[in-house]
Amino acid sequence: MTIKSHERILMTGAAGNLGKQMRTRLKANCSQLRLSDRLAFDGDAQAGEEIMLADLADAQAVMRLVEGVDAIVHFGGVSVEGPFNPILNANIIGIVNLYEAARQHGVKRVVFASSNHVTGFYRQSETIGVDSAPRPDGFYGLSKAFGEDVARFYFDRYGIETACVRIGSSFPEPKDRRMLATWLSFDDLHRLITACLTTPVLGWSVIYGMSNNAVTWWDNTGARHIGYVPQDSADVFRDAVYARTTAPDLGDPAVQFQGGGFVKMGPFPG
Ligand code: 15L
Repeated sequence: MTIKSHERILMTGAAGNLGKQMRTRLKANCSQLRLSDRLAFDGDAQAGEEIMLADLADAQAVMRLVEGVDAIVHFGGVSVEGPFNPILNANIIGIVNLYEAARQHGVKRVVFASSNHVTGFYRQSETIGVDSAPRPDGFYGLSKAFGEDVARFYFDRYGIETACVRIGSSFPEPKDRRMLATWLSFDDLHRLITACLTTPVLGWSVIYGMSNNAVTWWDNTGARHIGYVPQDSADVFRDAVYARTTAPDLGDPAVQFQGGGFVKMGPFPG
């Protein structure tokens, strides 16, 4: 059973792929869910919802957005590798705007959708922990590493607690062999967010967002205090994924490194 731990939760990036999935689920966590994105939503606010559009790069708009909420689930921003300027605006300027608004409005807890691409340049033959040094695999991964540092600063200085959730691959099912390791079901993502919102003491924490997959490169032992227990597993899709994909080329960087195809995207000249 999901615990209704907050009065009003803000979810940014609510019109995106994961935002749409979490929209219905997160209503169980609060009395009022404030949904935000940069662009218009399909359809109106439903019962228990309110919609506020805001560009994360606009500090004043973000300040208005955060007023009156008691927790933030931050999915907003650019969610794939690409040219630097959009990432700079949405992910780098945007996260500073968000935490500054959280500080000024007294918000005490944030769940930050970080990414496995913060550590994408570790090899698929390595297992890393939540305290392994970042090795970002592009501008996107760099921006998420920066976001994690901003969150840490706002915890150390102002006591705002954050879970930096390094999401693996959250899709209806694993699309390829890499995702047999990185897959996170939508229901497990909701379980993870709920754990981050409800654990008594969160502090500043990093946790990898993955389901209970047999093959894994990430060890969440250092995040046991969050109390996340995944219920789903990529393993039920294993045979089907092997049947429709060819054997990996071990010379391909996308196969060598945990970040997969992201490690060889670009360059994106400014
Ligand atoms: C991410 O961070 C992306 O947002 C998502 O689209 C996937 O590509 C995922 O990483 C992944 O690594 O599979």
